[in-house]
Amino acid sequence: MQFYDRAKIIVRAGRGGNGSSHMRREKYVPFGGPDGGDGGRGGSVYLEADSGMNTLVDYHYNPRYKATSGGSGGRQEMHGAAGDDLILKVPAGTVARDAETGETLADLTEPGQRVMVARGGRGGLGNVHFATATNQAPREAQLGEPGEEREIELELKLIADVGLVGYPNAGKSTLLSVITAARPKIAEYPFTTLTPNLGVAIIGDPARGDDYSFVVADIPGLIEGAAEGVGLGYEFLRHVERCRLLLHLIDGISEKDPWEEFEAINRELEEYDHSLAGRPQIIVLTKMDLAEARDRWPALKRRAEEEGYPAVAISAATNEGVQELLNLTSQRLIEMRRDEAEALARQPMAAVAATGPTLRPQPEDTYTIERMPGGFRVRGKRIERLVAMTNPASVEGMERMEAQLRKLGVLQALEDAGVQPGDTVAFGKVELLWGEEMF
Ligand SMILES: Nc1nc2c(ncn2[C@@H]2O[C@H](COP(=O)(O)OP(=O)(O)OP(=O)(O)O)[C@@H](O)[C@H]2O)c(=O)[nH]1
Ligand SMILES: [Mg+2]
Repeated sequence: MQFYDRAKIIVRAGRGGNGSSHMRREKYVPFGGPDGGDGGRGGSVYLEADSGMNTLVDYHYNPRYKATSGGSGGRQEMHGAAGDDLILKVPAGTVARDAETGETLADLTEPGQRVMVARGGRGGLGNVHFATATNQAPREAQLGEPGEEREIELELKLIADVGLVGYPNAGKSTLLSVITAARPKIAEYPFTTLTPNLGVAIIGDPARGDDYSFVVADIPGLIEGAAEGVGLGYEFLRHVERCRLLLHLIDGISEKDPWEEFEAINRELEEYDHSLAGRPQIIVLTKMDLAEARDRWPALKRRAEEEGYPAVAISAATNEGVQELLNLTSQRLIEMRRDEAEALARQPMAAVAATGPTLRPQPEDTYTIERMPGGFRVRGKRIERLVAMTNPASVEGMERMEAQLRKLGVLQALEDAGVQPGDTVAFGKVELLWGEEMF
């Protein structure tokens, strides 16, 4: 079975154009000053949620994407052209993570939402910027900054307010077909549903304007061991992560103890993702048109009340309890939305109070130094950028870089860490040799 709801891609932003090192030449001006312009910035790569897409299948087959580089600067202070941005369309509900660090880069829930995932390199400065009182004819120009490159894991999650979970045959697909226009396959054998089905439940009357709707996901049946891949495995369990409220269906006519079934499924959810254990749930006993179900209901209802879960008994065949379930579900959703909105409204105030007015260093400025075979590695966004943009063939450029590294405390920190002449010091992809002449 193949789900096209995951893909791994490599994106590369465009390199910034090099700055120009050009000297003005005019007929009657004996000493032309520098007039080399700046390089253009490289194109960035964005992800954009698009309502017309529903799978990641295209990315499965084409995993590499690259934005164009910026143009070089020219004479007479001409700027290089900016590289074109690259916009990759993905379905709404796509989450993008950095494959190396696992950091979430984008969580695109609404169509039109756009997030940058690889920043284009800055253009290098032309030599026109480097003239000083003592050096009127600098040859130094910066190189363009390399564009960011990343490996990205894309994952498409269904976005549903309500998830139907439970053992195979509990009646999940049947309930979906009764409360929404969806027509999923229904059968008397387990594992009928192989991929999640979605439907929209509407209660009230749109004509009167008192309607309320929510999206329901019918999830394939779960069994013990699902979190480790037993049964249909856990491929679709991640769809449950997005559901704000779970309707936990318990088969009215199964031979097992209903409460044990309920707890077994909850253990699988918790094992898969700890936060799922606390997801609000409504217990739903199904098939109340049958005598076995009716016999089991009083004990289950009592137990649910003791444990603090709302519980409803339904029959999809006679519609008994279905309206009650829909009312309870929409009520809970409305309460949850209100609680979330209130929590959100409180947040910024609390954050201001906690951080106070103190200025903190920009995270870009921070760096770390670690030992590696043959020398040291310095990691830090701004510092790596500074080094990448310095042309190692330019003495002036290297001096400027050195001065900035000294100002940022990096040279001292390297010395404190025990750097010796002849050691390699790596900054991103650039490796420099630590020597008397250089630093
Ligand atoms: N009598 C009766 N039978 C029902 C009711 N709801 C579901 N069923 C039957 O129970 C069986 C399983 O129903 P499904 O809706 O396919 O169950 P499911 O939970 O989606 O099962 P999986 O997709 O395998 O996980 C089918 O034969 C349904 O007709 C009900 O309210 N009353
Ligand atoms: Mg089903």
